[in-house]
Amino acid sequence: PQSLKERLAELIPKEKENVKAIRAEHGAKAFGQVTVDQVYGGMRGLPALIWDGSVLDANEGIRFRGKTIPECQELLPKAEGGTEPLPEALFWLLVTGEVPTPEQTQAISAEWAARAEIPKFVEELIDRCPPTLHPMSQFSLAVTALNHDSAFAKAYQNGISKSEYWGPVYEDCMDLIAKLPAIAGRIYRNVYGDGKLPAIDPTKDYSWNLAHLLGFADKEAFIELMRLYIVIHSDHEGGNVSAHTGKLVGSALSDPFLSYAAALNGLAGPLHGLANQEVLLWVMKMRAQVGEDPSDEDIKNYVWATLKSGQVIPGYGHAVLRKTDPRYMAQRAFALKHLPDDPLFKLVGQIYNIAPGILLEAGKAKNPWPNVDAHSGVLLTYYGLDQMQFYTVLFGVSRAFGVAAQLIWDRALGAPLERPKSYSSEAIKKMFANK
Ligand code: NMX
Ligand code: MLT
Repeated sequence: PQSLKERLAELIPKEKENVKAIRAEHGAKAFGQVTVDQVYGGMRGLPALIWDGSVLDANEGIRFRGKTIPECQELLPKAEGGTEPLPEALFWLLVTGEVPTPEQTQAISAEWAARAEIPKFVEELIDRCPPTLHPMSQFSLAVTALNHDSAFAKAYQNGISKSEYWGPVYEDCMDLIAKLPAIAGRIYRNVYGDGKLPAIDPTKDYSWNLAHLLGFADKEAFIELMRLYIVIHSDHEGGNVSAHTGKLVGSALSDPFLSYAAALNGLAGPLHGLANQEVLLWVMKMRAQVGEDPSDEDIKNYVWATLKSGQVIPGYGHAVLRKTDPRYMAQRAFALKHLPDDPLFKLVGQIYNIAPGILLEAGKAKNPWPNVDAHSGVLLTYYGLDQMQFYTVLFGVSRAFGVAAQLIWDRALGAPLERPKSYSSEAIKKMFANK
């Protein structure tokens, strides 16, 4: 069967024609008005980016190349004996818009395993980090350092023509994704274990190897969780902080390692990816205060106390979504299948029944429903991965899939440097004086 790179080489000329035709027909058309409130308000709803891997609907949630999460679970190839989709297949889908064959999926597993090793100096860099340095900072540092061997940075220095950019960017993106488990595993073992790592098994899939490096490959359900986890966290259209950052930095022709390290620094913020850490911290603090088996009233009081102290309810709300996140529902379905009687899962479910009503009553949040981060920690904790400061690293392994797919297309289609216009408040006052 054809390789992903060969398939891409066929698709790129067609997509260039497609974009040319779209621009010829619709290029001068307007989406609508831009309001001053949007400029002050974090650009909510402002159409500003092309992102082909996925599109987010406020009520339905994410679709990867037009496919919902349940559709991906049904259609994408799985591991032998597994029921969750393989992230390798999702990557093929994100890049090409097509569902790969099991053979094409397996070829990506083998290719990533072959590319998985990280340079010795990056290992040493991670080993020298104090265990008190947040795992996300260590992660970003290591990914930045991978730029030492960037094929794109080297090709650029050697004067590569613009029409050829996508080739070395593709190579860097494959290396990036392939090397993330070795980085994540090393950080985990250094901070929480004895620093010793097993070798990658080239016959196994990406999630198996990730679980193995973390020390959980003896639990089949944990490997399945990793497959589902990576798929659902991979992409969330282009405007979220990590995806947008990766695209923005890539537009300066910074290589994929530099671009993705920047994305990781955005993911490390508590309103974005770090929320998965914050959720578990918050739930644990709640449990310490109200006990193992709290009443609904106890939970209500705790949620109100959080709000009244000026903090957010982590894992709830969303900049775009206006319903329960289907990624939350996918994780809930996983929990109902694998850990229905787990007390922490029950507590998370109880919070789900109570928190939205309170957020509605408080009247500020536009979306009172849970997002992806409200559920991931309880699943990881169940299998023994209870070091919550590490959680966002797993989100970071996953988000590379969506960012990498777009970086390849941006360079293939010759996407320009991003450079929107900014205004000062004084300029806005002058612009609209007497209007
Ligand atoms: N708890 C308390 N207040 C909230 C919450 C929440 N969960 N969500 C929104 N609000 C507040 C928000 O802070 C804002 O207050 P103010 O007017 O004082 O600035 C007001 O409601 C309106 O905000 P929205 O327009 O509803 O939300 P926005 O689009 O600005 O922000 C989030 C979206 C996700 C940043 C926000 O909902 C939030 O802070 N949630 C908690 C953190 C979280 O779960 N983040 C993870 C998102 C998913 N991810 O992985 O990235
Ligand atoms: C994400 O997955 O990136 C988050 O849900 C945040 C977002 O979409 O803005």
